[in-house]
Amino acid sequence: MKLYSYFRSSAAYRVRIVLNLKQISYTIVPVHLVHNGGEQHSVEYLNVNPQGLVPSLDIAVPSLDIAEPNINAAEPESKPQIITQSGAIIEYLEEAFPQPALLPINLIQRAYVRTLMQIIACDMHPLNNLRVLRYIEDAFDCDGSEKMTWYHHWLATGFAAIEALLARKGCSHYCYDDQLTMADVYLIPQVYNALRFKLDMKPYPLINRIYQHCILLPAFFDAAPEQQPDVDK
Ligand SMILES: N[C@@H](CCC(=O)N[C@@H](CS)C(=O)NCC(=O)O)C(=O)O
Repeated sequence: MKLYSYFRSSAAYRVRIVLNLKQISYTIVPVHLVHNGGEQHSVEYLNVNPQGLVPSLDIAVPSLDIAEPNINAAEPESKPQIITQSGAIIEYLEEAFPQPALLPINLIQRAYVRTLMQIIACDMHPLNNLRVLRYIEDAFDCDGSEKMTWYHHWLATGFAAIEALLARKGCSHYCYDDQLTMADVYLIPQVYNALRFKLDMKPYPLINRIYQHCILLPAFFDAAPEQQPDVDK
């Protein structure tokens, strides 16, 4: 598999964690979101993902073209098969590679894990994405500190809700019970970003405990921005 990724992208970080947890081998295709005017806007990359966002996963399935079989090929040819949107990629990986399971068995508990994921994926991350920050900067002529106020506001709002849900249900070193789930996969990259942009994390002790535990696990450690081949030196 090929993962189109940027070392600092938290959406790509989620997918890297899942690939590592499921021990799926993959190569990184770096897409630098800043250099060259943003490589996500290049024609080549827009052919991969017309949204111009990372991550994209090429699962390169063997060709099933029966009409024109390549009789000389020792192995079936692989055709690019691109999946975009980290949520769709992660759900695909969960269904195609069920072990280790990243959702609880119980349906209500699955919904709980998805609630935590979606607070991050729908109500936090999109408001603080690079293109959104650039847009508010240009359209409303706001300066760096106003942009940071916006950034911190949406992170704090989301983390407060997650902390309250974790406190209400109870949690250990993971968001759900003692099982590592997709909720942890989404939470850790979002906390990483918050720390990078110096959000005060003291109000969220349960989130901090989960973060400190998970970042030391090999699948999370290896997925971290600093460990990526495209990290800015
Ligand atoms: N909902 C998308 C979000 C993807 C996304 O926003 N990726 C960011 C990096 S974390 C990006 O590519 N930004 C490029 C830009 O804003 O121009 C997903 O989960 O895959």
